[in-house]
Amino acid sequence: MHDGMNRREFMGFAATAATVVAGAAVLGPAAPAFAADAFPAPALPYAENALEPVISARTVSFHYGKHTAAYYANTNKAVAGTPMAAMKLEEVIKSAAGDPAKAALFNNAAQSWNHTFYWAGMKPGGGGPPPAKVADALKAAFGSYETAVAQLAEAAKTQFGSGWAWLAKGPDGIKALKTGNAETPLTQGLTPLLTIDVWEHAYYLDYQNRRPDYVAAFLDKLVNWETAAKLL
Ligand code: MN3
Repeated sequence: MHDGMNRREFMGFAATAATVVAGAAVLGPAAPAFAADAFPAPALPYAENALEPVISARTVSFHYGKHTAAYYANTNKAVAGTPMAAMKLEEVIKSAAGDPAKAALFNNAAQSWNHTFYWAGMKPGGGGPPPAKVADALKAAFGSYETAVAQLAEAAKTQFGSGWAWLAKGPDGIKALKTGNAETPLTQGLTPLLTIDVWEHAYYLDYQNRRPDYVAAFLDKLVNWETAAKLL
């Protein structure tokens, strides 16, 4: 555990990692930080400045401390006192998907899940080729690791406006796809393996309009393939 992460935060992250492993829930059984919060925001799995110089501490400070926090806060507010407070976050997302009356809840719950998954998909000193388990799976689905990464990068670069690029596993194998706004492969019956946030708030302070540079840096220097390996 690094300096600056207290025991409660570490235990929260450990529980999160364990449930990501299970592939069933991003939020674990750890005791909520506040009893009123059905979905406490998991701690960032590294220090705010740990992704520098690829992603600045300033970007992470806003992106985790403000954006991610707000999505969780809005979700908690929406489910408080309802049966949804007892659901898993994935269940809230799936139950709200496609219901115009629950659009705000869907957006905030899905963005909460998407962001926690995004943070777990990076690590200081990450990037580059994946471990054999992931490399083999990507080779089986795309022909090569290089093709898989190229298709993921293309999805990230061509998502028009705000959204996400993904590697996700389904009945037909692993594929690269993009989603707009808060949309997630979870509602398509797919299991996300990796995501890149391509909302401008993810990269604009560091890369301005150069989204392709952010995407390339994410893949070369930050991607945490262990998260994908645990979900295969
Ligand atoms: Mn974001």
